[in-house]
Amino acid sequence: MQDTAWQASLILMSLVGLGFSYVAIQSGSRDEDYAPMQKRAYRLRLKLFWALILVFGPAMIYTLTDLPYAAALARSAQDTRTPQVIRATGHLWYWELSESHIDAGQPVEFQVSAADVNHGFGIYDPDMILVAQVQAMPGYVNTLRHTFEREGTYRILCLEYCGTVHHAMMTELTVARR
Ligand SMILES: [Cu+2]
Repeated sequence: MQDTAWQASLILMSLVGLGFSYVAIQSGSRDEDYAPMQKRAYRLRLKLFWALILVFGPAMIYTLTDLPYAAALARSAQDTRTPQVIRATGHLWYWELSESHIDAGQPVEFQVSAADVNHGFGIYDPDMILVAQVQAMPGYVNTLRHTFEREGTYRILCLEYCGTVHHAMMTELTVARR
């Protein structure tokens, strides 16, 4: 997944680079009047604007309705059992957990913070599906409650770009039944 993200970033960065190079090369020739060119550019900009709205607007609404948080929050709000507390701290570029073994079916409360810059605390299940996430912020503790029903190895990845080794900021949680 991280490799795919890296490759996609490389391709997109190359496209932007090509665009800039094209403009830089073209900027030498002055055989066209500025006013009609500006008019065409503004028309193109308007079309691109609406294309973005029409494509990404529905995509954003669709992906937001697919998020698991609301259901998970409602479940944990009803859970009156005392949770297992795990302190999690994000560092450049690793996670520090006070505990990495969790009992399946028991509520867990993560107390998430950061030692240096903002990080994103994202928990992925054994199929690499995001199950819960919260911001990891320096000087502030965010609590995240989750009950792991399924056994297996979960991964914690950083969801907030935090520098050159951000993609490798990963640790594991083991969920097992007692
Ligand atoms: Cu990061």
